Amino acid sequence: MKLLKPEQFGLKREVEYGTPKQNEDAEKIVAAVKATGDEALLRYTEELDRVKLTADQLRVTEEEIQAAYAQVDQPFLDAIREAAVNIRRFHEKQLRNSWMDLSPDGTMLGQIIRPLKRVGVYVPGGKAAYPSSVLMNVIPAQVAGVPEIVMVTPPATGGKEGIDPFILVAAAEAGVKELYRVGGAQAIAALAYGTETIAPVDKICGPGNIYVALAKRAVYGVVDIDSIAGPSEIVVLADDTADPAYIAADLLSQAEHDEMASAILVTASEQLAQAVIAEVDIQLESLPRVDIARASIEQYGAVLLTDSIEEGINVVNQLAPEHLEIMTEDPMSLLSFIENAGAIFLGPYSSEPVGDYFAGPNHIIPTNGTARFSSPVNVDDFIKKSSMILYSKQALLDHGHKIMTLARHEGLEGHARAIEVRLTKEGQ
Ligand code: HSO
Ligand code: ZN
Repeated sequence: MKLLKPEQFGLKREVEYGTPKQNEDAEKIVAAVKATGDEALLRYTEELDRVKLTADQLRVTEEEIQAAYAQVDQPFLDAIREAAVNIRRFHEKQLRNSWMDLSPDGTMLGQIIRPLKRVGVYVPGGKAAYPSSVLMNVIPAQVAGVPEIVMVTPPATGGKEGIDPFILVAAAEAGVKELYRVGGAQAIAALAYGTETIAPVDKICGPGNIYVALAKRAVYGVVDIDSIAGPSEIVVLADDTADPAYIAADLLSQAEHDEMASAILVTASEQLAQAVIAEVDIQLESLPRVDIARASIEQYGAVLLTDSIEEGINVVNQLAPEHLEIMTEDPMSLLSFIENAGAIFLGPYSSEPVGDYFAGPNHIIPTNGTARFSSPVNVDDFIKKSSMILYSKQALLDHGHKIMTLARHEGLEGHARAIEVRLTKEGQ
């Protein structure tokens, strides 16, 4: 791990937008599914996932879900159930109410909150197939009141046996009732445009490979999509009261996600910096995912040595990390100075995996500096607002001429007359 002054450090990670060929392929698949529905969906599933299905095999059956329960162990089931309770409770705090204001002149103005009707959650196969992420996508949608939540996942994530049973159980525990064994760009197209078997949705969320990301981008506008999450990030801000073994372990917990994950310590203590660098080396060796974690630490890991804790806070705000841990003597006292961070973990016992799995806040959090302007996945991502306007006769008589002035200024006589016809009728 490199020891640097903050000014020597520039975190640059290429955001992947796909090659022109990948874009072309994703668009071709999307267009085919849009044009021929199930036919193209099944054809690409056979061609790309090497699984031959008929349309009536697309939907995961109740029996399969029951069979999945028989394959997962009780400690997993207990833990995921308790995590789901915590996640639900946290997100329920985010619910907002519709409101309506009544003025003395009889005008009523308001905002009506409604859930989206139908949401599709993509669950990838491969190294990022996390049951915990199923909960983090589905539960906020449910809390928002989305009545139809549908999940899609590639047909053979669990090998020849089909879908990973832990993913199926997580989906069932979160309350998903409609699941399909389709993945890739073809699954995104099916969710966006609908097929004979899969009804179209209003929003698609969940991570996926580059083709999934490109397909989501291609269907954006037809449906809403979530933002595209980049590799995991952790920044630890610490002073010499912190335990180097804890810091090293937490840095590695995110480094093991991805070769492009970034794990950074910011400290004004050179002694702590050296101790953490040594600890990372020791702990790295025995980590099963040592290759991924080492690549991440070597390329994107760093210890940034600042002159003061104030400078450290500045650096943190510039990095705008996905996850920030504060391990200082009095972490609470620093909280109000943190302007940009997706999730803030305070003190020695709030290790990042506490948030990844269990505490309740969402683990889908803005990356790559986007915490400057965006937020973790939350209930608002699954609602929409309608404005409500009820003008009384008195209000229109009082203010109609101002509306006509603005309309005529914009050269929109038709707008002015829509008001005028009413004022004239009322003798004005
Ligand atoms: N830390 C990841 C989420 C996750 N961790 C899922 C474990 N499983 C988000 O950056
Ligand atoms: Zn994680």
